[in-house]
Amino acid sequence: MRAAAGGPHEAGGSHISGGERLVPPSEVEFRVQELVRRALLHEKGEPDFLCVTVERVPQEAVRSLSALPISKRDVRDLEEGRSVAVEILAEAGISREAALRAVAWLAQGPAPDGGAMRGAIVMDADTGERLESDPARGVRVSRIDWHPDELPAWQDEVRHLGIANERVAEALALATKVVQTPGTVAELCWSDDPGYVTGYVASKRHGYVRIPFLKERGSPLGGRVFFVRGISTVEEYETALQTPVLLRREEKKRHDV
Ligand code: PML
Repeated sequence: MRAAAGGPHEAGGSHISGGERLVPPSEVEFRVQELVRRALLHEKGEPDFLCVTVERVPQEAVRSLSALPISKRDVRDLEEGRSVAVEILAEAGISREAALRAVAWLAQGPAPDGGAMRGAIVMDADTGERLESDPARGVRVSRIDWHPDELPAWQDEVRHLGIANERVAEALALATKVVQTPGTVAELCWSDDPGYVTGYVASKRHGYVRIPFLKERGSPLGGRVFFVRGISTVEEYETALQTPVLLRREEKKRHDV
């Protein structure tokens, strides 16, 4: 699902909401309804363009991945949050220059109109150069969801941490897939939802590290940056981000939140 205001995305509309589900045929109708409701009730405002695509994915094409371990870094404010994000990215092998550029892009609004993008920035992990061919669209991760038997169990495991919600479940699923996609070194994300200021850095080395302040409350700016090294083309990289994946719980429990 993707929703925009001021016309379709491809005609310059600004991004309001997006979402992906990978479900059995019996759940399609209900899940589509949920996604449409999400778009219509979004904090960023009412969309005037809403596109829902439903496609069949053969079961044998679906891979299973184990969720990244979750941890949290306590920070006092936005400045500390961003500096911790840069520090973790540097530890993960991203040049400081690229990490700082990524933070600056998300803070200033990475789309050409100064708003949020529909998809993610793809950034060279060494030079900080943006590689996506369409800077309004970016690249999209699709065909991703939790294994139906695993999500309730994961929610039970993390309920005491206050993160057993759809937003964190979706973000963790996406980050896990992105980090396991060949060419990815790390990901930086904070929401473009004005009321949500927590973001994360994800990498194979650190897992999914939540940072409670990465933006100003009330700001509609945010998004995702995928730091890459050694990919042949962004198109091939995006194709890999769209192979079907269902998420399982982390194999070895380490919820140090
Ligand atoms: C989003 O909702 O747009 C991204 C959410 C990122 C943070 C999720 C979390 O709290 O771990």
